[in-house]
Amino acid sequence: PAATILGYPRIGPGRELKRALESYWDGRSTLDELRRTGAGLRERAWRRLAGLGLQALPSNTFSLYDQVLDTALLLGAVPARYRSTTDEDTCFAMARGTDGVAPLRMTKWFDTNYHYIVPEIGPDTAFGLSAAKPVSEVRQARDLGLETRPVVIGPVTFLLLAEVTPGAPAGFAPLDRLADVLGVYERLLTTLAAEGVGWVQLDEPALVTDLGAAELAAVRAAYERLGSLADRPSLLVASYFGGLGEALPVLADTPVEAVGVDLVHGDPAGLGALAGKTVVAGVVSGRDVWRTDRERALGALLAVREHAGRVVVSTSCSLLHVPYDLDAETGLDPALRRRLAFADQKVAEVVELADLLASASAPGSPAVPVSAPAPVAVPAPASASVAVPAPAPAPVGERTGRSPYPVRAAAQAAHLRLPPLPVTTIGSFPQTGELRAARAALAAGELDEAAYEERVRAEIREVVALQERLGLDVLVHGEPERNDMVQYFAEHLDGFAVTRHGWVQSYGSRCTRPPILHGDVRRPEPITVRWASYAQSLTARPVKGMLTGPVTIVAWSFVRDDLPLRDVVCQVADAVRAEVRDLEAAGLSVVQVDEPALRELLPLRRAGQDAYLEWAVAAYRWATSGAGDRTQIHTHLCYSDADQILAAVDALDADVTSVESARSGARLLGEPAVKGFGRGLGPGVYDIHSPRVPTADEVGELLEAALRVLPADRVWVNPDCGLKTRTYGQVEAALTNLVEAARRLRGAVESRP
Ligand code: THG
Ligand code: ZN
Repeated sequence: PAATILGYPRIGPGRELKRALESYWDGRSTLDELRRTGAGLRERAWRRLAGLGLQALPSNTFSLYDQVLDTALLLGAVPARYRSTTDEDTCFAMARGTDGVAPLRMTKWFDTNYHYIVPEIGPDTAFGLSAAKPVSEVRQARDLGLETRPVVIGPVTFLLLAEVTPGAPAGFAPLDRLADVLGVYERLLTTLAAEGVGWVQLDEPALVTDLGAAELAAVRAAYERLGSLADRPSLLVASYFGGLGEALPVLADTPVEAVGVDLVHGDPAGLGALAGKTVVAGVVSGRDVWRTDRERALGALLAVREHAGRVVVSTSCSLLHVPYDLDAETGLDPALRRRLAFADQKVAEVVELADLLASASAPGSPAVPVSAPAPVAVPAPASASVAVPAPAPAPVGERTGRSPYPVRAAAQAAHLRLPPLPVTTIGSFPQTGELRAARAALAAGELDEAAYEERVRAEIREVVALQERLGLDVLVHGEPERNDMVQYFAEHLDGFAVTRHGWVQSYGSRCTRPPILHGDVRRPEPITVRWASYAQSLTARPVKGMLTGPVTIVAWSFVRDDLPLRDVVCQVADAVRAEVRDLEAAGLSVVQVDEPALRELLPLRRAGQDAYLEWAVAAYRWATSGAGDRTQIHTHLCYSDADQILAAVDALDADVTSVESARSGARLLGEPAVKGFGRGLGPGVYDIHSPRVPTADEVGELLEAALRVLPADRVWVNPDCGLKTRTYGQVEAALTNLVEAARRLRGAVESRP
């Protein structure tokens, strides 16, 4: 077969899997029902792909939670504390924890907005094969008359993504267990061969990152050994999210039959090394929503055919990262629609390109009939000069316009008159079902604009009153008007389109609808000012305006590919800057601009990272530096890797930064970067990801630890993330304890010399 895809979405076109999972977790349905939903979604996916003309179908790309977690289960890398009676319950225990047992850590999947569960590997991890899942998927498809290619995370990527079991001897690395893991992969391949499986796909996205000698040696060892196995299926090693670089010649030297290369985000240099192999050429992007430029793709395919033994047309990565079907999206502007392709449209493109390639003249012959069968060229989006008369000023190198931090800090202290250890929150308060229902009613036309507005205002009144009663120092309006911190802004900015059904899995049962940034971004009018200023009108205490930063808005959207990313981020930064200034003009003296995705767009290879950080930081500073010295700029970073980027965070020049650290507070506060942090810092002292309410004593201990490394006038007291997913009961109890802990320490702090 000449066409395939590396993977397909699994949450269900109507988020059937999400609902089935949450219903099972809540005890509202049985495991059998959940299994039936999974089987139904797999059947639908295979029939759909076959119906679109795809011949080489992947299997085992379905997952109840995450494919890395599935691989840990497949290899027996299951810490004893999670073992349960069924594979599914073991899987959920690892992903979500159980009573008294914290889950495994979750983190970003390379530079995407998907999150995987981090396997834990130690010297004693007892590897062993549990092949039931891939085997049963092969059989299920076969019962439908379809042969499939099981997909599994490859050994090198699996071990490179794993974390060391706590307590392992110093110097141990998961890669030390390569030989043991390879034994299990060998048994897997033997088992699948016995099932009559012809091909297996081993995903190795880690091969597109900078690899050292030890990692390259691991690649060589792994595929020499698996390739030399007798009686095995043919092997496709799939790389994606960039070019293979130095791993390419290594892989080319091993006896694997096929190599998957990303020709959208990587360049075709060096593919000559793959002469004897099948190249699975990823020319259709698996992670954006744009139609493929047929001429360019065919050109790349013909170039690859010059070198490779055989060419298979494919996607650049799994289609997990895009919505299912553009046909479900009936509300989009037709001009935009013509530029778009979701998963099913991309499958059709892959099939079409394979046909074009087959009918293109044989290798070596000069004539290339590209234009004849190629479909209508996709119109280029409006250029900057059309939509925005004055192009966005490039923020890079721009002076910030604000005084140095010490000058601002003094101005803010005089203006805000806050007590030491001020208590605040990250922005969102619990989103009640009632509020979500009101938003749905508004969208359905069952609730008018005025009634909805009053619903939101009533919520703001309650949230402000609650914070006053609990004794917080810097209040928030609670964000009752927002569905999502990116989608909400996209809905109010020109240049974006939002979808109704374009759900993409973020982790487990959680999804987002990434907005489509298709044109020049402009803010037609203020977005958050009326909510924030209404909240400020209700209280004498300072209210903090809440915005999402330019990098995060772009990182969590599908972005036009006809402008450098940097320029797109600059346009968004301009819009955020205008909003900051309007909030300030409306009387808000504190504004928080969150940039939780700052790290997400960091190039995977070291080479591009410094340049990226420079412009990303500059964009943030441009967005925030329109404010005067008296206005206090806050920012917030999610995820426990904050310690790794604290230096970059310092460069953001925000007056106060809150970071997620409640789960690993001691670790964060032990970081040298914290001691040298030259701004206000609010280490999260309440882990909002857990239903547990911390006591005032626990909070006090974390604060005392902070006071040992930071000057007292720079320490803030706050939860470690937004409160959206908690209940009001939990939030009230926890914030009471935060205020209590802060008050106990204030006396000591004030009497210090
Ligand atoms: N928004 C967006 N992306 C994100 C986050 C976000 N990525 C990283 C981080 N936060 C973690 N991801 C999520 C994604 C979705 C949800 C929670 C954390 C979530 N989604 C609702 C669901 O699936 O039921 C739907 C929300 C909606 O109605 O839009 O809870 O905050 N863009
Ligand atoms: Zn957060």
